[in-house]
Amino acid sequence: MTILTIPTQPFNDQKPGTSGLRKKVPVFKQAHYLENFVQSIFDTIAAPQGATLTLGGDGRYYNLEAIQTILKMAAANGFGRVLVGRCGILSTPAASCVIRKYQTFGGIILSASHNPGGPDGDFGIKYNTQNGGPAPEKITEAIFANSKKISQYLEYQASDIALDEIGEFDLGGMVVQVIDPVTDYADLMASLFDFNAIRDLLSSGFRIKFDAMHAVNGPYAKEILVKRLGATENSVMNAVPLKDFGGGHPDPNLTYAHDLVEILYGDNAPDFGAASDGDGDRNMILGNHFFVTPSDSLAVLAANAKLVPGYASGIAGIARSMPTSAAADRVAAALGIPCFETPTGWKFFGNLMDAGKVTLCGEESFGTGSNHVREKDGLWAVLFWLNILAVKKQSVQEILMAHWAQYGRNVYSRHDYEGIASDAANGVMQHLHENLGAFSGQAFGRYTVKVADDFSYTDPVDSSVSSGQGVRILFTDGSRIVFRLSGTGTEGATLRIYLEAFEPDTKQHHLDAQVALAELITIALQISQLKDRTGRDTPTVIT
Ligand code: G16
Repeated sequence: MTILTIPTQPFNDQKPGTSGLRKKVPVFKQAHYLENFVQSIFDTIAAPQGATLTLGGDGRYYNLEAIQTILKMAAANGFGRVLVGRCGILSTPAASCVIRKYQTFGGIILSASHNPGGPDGDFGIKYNTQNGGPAPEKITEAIFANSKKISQYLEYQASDIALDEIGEFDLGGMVVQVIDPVTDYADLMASLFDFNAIRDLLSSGFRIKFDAMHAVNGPYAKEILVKRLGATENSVMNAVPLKDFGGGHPDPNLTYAHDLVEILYGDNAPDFGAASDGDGDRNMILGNHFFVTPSDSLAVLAANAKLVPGYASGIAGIARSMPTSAAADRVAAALGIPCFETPTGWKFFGNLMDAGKVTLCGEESFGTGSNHVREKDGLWAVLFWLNILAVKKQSVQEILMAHWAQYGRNVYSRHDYEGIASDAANGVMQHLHENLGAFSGQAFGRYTVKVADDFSYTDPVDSSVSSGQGVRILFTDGSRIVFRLSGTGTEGATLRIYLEAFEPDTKQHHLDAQVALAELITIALQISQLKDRTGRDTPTVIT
């Protein structure tokens, strides 16, 4: 076989963000750009000769071209086998499932998640380790270090492999095994949830609408919800994956999943609505005229986990990212199990799950999951909710109202300021940092600052420290405001403001979060000087 050793120059911008390297497609299309990063992964992980790799992506623009390149590079770098989803497709949770089920050395996942796609849209690549989860920071840092000194990469010279048929193909002595992208994942879901109970619910007149947002989960939803669980064909909308997501923004929130939101808030609305994102790992849960915040969703799943076969024996613990509300903490306290607060990014949950310390994890950024894989999992969350609904025979809203009555309500909202100039966004964060000391003890309206700090996390398993994870203004009554810059954007900066207040009084639980949080919102704008520094005073997205 002919292995080409291709000389290259480092790029200086290949530092992975919250979840892998994300850039615009034209950036990835530059000569050697993708190859440099892939070779840096291979150099860093130093897989043994003949190792097996999992490979797939969310089908967005540039997915297939990248897969062909990575296959040729894997062959040249000594891999013995690559499991690749048919047509290069694997949702992120399905990729994690495949890595774990077939115990592959690791996996490469191609996705920019919820970011838009297309020729000028976003693309992304990340490496997942043997446990099926995103590589921890020490590996992503090593990949970045390698990318800054890379001088050559290896590529096997061959024509492209046909990836549209299941089967095994030879690529210079390496086996390319094209697998069905859906079956292993669907079987895993069937092993966790009571499919009979959900089937009965769906045949009883309970109506659902799942929005696949023209992204990767369309075929997964068709197989599981329609074929295996008997939902009507029209229960799944936007089910055909498109390379550019039909021009949409495949982010399942109230702004970007507006078609679904209109249906669930319209006349004759279904009983349950849900959406997932570009690569299928995020989820949004809706009831008839009702939105469930991701933080509340995690708390409800935890409180009701024993109703679901896969979790019937109880959960070991819960983990949530720092900006996620403390609703889950209250459930953990009631269950007598630990609750961990980690930095933003699913990679921080891996150690806790591997060590058996937690079973359920969740993030305010529409991510929920468990130790069944090592990624957050959109359809899993949908099935978990359907299983609970099938057992409790209450509406989504009734379940939430009862939950808040029992635990109190952590009223929560996130305000995103997208696409602001990086300098201005950094200026806001710097201003906050400089004033952390001064905020302590200060009163703002009815709120008094108890602690103001920059969140730092020491991993309880490997003692690694991650600092600079977001500015926290914690008030004496338990309310808080958190400021953080997004680590997943590709254009300018996105500033996120997370707002939370605890409301024990059931008479106030019906209030709209924006109304209940109005004073905190004003304080957040005041102390950050956001308007003066960015020229903005209205968020792009409110969730
Ligand atoms: C990624 C990570 C999530 C994280 C989110 C936050 O989500 O996988 O664990 O919560 O980013 O994003 P940001 O840094 O923009 O706030 P995804 O769905 O983009 O992979």
